[in-house]
Amino acid sequence: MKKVITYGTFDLFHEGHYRLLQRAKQLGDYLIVGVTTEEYDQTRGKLNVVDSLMTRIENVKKSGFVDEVIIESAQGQKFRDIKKYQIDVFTVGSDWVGQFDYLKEYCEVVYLERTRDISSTMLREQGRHILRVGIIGTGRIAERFIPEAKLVSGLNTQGVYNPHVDSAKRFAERWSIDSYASLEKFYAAVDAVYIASPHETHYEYIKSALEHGKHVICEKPMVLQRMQAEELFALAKRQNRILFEGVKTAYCPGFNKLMGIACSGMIGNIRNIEACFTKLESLASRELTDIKYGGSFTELGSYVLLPIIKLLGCDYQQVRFDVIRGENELDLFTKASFVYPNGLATATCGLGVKSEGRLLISGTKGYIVAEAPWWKTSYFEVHHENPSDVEKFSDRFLGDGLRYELSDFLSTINGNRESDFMLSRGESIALAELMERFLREHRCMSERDHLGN
Ligand code: C2G
Repeated sequence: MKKVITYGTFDLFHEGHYRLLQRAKQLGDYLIVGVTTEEYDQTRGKLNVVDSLMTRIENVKKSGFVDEVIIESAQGQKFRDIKKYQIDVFTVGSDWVGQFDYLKEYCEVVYLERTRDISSTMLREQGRHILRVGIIGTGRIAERFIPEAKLVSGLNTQGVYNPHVDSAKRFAERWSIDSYASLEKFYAAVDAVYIASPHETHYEYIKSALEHGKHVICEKPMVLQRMQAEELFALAKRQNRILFEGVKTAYCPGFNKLMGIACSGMIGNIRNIEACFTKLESLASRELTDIKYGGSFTELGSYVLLPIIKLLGCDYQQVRFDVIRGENELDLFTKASFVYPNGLATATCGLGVKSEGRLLISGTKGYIVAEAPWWKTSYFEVHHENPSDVEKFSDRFLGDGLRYELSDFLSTINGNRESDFMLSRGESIALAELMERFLREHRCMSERDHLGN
């Protein structure tokens, strides 16, 4: 008897799961399915699981293809099960291709083509829905999206659009998703859009996606003008759609814990914030050659401005930008200095200068310090006057961190969010205004210097 095993969460049971189990059974005579426990999903960073373990086991059994169900509760359980149950074939969907090759020394490993189109027929009967997400853009950031989206239950990555059709086709083949020759066809196939195209194209794509009734999560900086941000949020409201700016730090658990403690009064009133993030890039990189929209501030400014805007707000009395420019006038290192009615702040970022990446929040009773990579917050300390009085906090930051913003995006769309967005409309608008001010001043400065006056 040829024994087959596969594993999964099988949350919101849908065609993809059904077809996987159907084909898995055809690989042998006896099919065992390992259904993940809530704890294991927590450990591996699978978010937004809706159904209980019992419901998910029931749905797997109801498919009719399964001879035995076990539970998957720990990392590394797979190879033990393969020996324990004397498995001949391990199988899983092609979105995992390569991830389980290590099992080849124990049994045959088969990756079955994942189901691309999760139409909502089966789900509608169950009153469930899977959010079909399309990606605009095929660059480095878009590459990170799919492995992260796979770990947010309730999302299905439907396809990709890029005006350069060949890029879209290559990306789609690599990730077993669809590609679309036109935006119209793309919008027809999705419920929501993730925009990971160059900064300057964001505004038009957000506008057209919202006008087509799609929810939108857009990479930072969302837009580079205050008025555009206000216009797009107003359009989203009129369309009854969700518009998110994807600054991943804002959505990660550790950063939200840090913000909560900063606001809790534990360090008294906040009087000074220093945020620094530098990442050396080659002078030939897109970030340092795109004369119009490149430079450190458009690339990293959203991160270092975030804690300042969240904790001190948007009503600064003045802001100045001090800039070290490269030969092509782009900012290699930028310091934005703020004066507030009751506080000071500096946001420092650089692509051509390396500095200590740190977030320091100073208060009237103590201070909070988070070392690099604080923008993927997993550890920070609260210090008081007594040097031995230090409180330490940590939280997990898994993978590339996009899963947190996607999970919050999905929860907000499904209407089960209690509080305001983790990055509010007002904060996104303030970020856009600061980008606008910087580009206006910085471009004028460089033109003025260029003209030598
Ligand atoms: N699947 C599919 N098509 C989809 C969605 C999922 O073929 N559109 C497959 C997955 O590749 C997987 C199975 O259905 O083989 C279950 O998917 P999930 O419940 O999302 O489980 P997953 O998180 O992929 O975990 O240890 C668990 C395994 O790593 C699989």
